[in-house]
Amino acid sequence: QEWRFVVEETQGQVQYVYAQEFADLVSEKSDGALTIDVYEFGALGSEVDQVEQLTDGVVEFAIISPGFTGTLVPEGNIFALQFLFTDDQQMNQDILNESEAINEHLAPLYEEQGIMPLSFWTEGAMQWTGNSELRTPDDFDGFQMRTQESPLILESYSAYGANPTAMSWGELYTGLQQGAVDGQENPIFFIADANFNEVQDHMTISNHNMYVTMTTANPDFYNGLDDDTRGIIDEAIEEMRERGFEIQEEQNNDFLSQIEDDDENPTEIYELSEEERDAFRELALPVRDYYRENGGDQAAEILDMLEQEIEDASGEDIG
Ligand code: 6CS
Repeated sequence: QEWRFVVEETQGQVQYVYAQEFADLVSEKSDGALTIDVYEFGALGSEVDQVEQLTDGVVEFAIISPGFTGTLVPEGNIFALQFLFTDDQQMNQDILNESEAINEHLAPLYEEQGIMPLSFWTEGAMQWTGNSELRTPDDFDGFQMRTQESPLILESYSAYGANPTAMSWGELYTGLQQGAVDGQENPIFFIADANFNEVQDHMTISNHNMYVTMTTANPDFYNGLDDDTRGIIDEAIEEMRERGFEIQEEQNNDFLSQIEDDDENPTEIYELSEEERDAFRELALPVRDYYRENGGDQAAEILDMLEQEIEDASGEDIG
């Protein structure tokens, strides 16, 4: 058997390393009978093209970020809500692993659209970069913010007064360089590895949200597998939960110094205080109501349930 696995990142980046290790595990467990070829970002098109390749069965596996499926599965916009999850990434990953809201209620909505989530996982906390300082909501006034496709990500930045524009990350370096957009959000490893710091003067440690992605399979393919083969896939997915967390944690830790030490392209790094984060949190809260109303039939129920799960896990009132 030879299957295809497409990811949204390039060689060496978190999703690619994850997919390669997943492929190795599946090969080992099947004594070499099952082979998975990993396709890096750009090999088969844009992130949105890749969603279609999975639903069409052109590829068997894909890593798909909910940020690119917001119109297909409106309830999946939930991950665009800023300041919803905790600041503890390990706790967030545990919530993703165990959440009934996500795994029992949201996942089937993806499956109906031809995307079968096998696991939801974090690629780390996201930070802002800009060609100007981003410390208060006023700094976002009229700011041209690049985002992924999902309507709620755009809505979240509109709430800060920004002018968000959706764009593939394949065009983002040039977009920042030529001033088509002023800034963007991503985990530190990605900012550094995609060299966005070369074309940005400021980075704000905002931890305003975590980057969530999904390991997915084409449902017809997955459901058509015999029990033994499906068992191998499921085992490999389970083993990759912890590994995926380690891969992103390591890269996010290691790459900060690459940005700090790049003397040719200096970046001013500023960490928001809790008070400064509160000013954004306050503007982000009403976006949850927007999600409840516009995030599809099950949005309100899924968000209520997830909020409760986050409060139970963290022991904190999250609004
Ligand atoms: O900003 C983006 O669109 C990209 N960021 C990450 C961390 N992974 C892939 C995604 O397309």
